[in-house]
Amino acid sequence: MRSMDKIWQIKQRAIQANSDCKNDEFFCSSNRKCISKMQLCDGERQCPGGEDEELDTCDALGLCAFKCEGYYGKAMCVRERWLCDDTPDCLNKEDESIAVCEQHRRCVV
Ligand SMILES: [Ca+2]
Ligand SMILES: [Ca+2]
Repeated sequence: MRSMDKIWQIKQRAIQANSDCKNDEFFCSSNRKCISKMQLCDGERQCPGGEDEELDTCDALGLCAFKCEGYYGKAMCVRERWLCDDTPDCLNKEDESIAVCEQHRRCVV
């Protein structure tokens, strides 16, 4: 595990300890509410500030198969199953590009 991930997890744990969130919940700091961890990095913003879709968060959880410029004007995390699914998730459709898909398939096969 990279040290950044560790720091993030410790930070999350500290936040969680100070909130009423359960172990399987994520704390949205923007509205101080808990959401299910299942809703982390699912492409939908449950936290008003979008913390549940932040690159750092998703990356620390190991959910990023690919990173690119997203629709919210910042870097986004593309999940494995969103790569080459014929639906552009990146602003510049990078996740559906031939180069990326070829590399992706080589990894999967
Ligand atoms: Ca979400
Ligand atoms: Ca896609």
